[in-house]
Amino acid sequence: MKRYFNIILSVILILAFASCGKKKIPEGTEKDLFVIGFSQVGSESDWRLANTESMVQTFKNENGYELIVENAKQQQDNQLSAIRNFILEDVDLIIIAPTIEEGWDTVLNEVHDAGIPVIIIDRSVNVWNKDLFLTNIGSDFFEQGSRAISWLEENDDSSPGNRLKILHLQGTLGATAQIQRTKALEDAMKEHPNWTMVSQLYGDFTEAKAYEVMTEYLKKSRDIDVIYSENDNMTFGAMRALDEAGITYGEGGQVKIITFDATKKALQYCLDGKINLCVECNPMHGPYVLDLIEKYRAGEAIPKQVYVEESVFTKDDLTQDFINSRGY
Ligand code: GYE
Repeated sequence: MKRYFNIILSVILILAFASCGKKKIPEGTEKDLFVIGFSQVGSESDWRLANTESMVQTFKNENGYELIVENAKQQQDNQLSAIRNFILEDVDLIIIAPTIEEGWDTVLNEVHDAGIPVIIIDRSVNVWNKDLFLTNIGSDFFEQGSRAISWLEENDDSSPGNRLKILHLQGTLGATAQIQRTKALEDAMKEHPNWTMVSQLYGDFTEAKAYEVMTEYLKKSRDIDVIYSENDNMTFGAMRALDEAGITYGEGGQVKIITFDATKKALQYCLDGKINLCVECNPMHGPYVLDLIEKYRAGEAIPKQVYVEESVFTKDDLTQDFINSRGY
């Protein structure tokens, strides 16, 4: 009796393990799912949530994909362990949205040795061997910064002999979005002797951090003409701090606000005259990544760098209908 019991138990265990395999067969098809491990930066901003959603909506089971999303909570170490787990799980492809640019050589070599292809999205990685990833899809962050600078050049209304006082809110240090947006501003500072940087504050791309640093800053000084904020959520935090300090901003206000991302909420503030310029950063990467993966799987060549389409918005470019129809 015990022998029969053991045999039945073994069969149950084998069936249980077999059903835990990574490749589930979608109902009604005989085809295996293509399994993708996606190491996402975190959920620090509205942009990030829209980016994750775009990936989830694109890589669905009914399209032949299984997407495993790992949220790194803005910690590179979390990404490294998620990626090593993806290797153990033997996924078909790994997508990484890297927190920062440095520190990827070792883990990407491990992925390479395991024979798993890698796609980098959003920000970039700085590795010696560029063959460690297939392609990098994201924004041209320096171009975004340059667009902001062009607008500021055209809207610099500081009177002759007076300086234009710029406060810079920075995102996660070492992230491509921070490095390049900062570079565009710092380069421009050198070319405009009448522009002065009153402070660079670290906001880590989050509303809470930006609110905190701005509140502290405004206790010491209120003399600001422009806020150059490297993402919408930091902008929202800064706006709250300005409100509490009784400082006006936006159209006709003391402080001009430039923000990056152009998510729905920021566009609404722009239409309402509270934000002067929204520099768009397109988070809808899903369709771009899908296209490249399909090409790769079909054995076609794919470009090493792909930039998504984006533009800039002032109040004059916006209508309520346009904002309502936006996906993010
Ligand atoms: O601007 C910010 C997010 O890397 C483009 O990260 C992304 C940036 C985006 O947290 O909102």
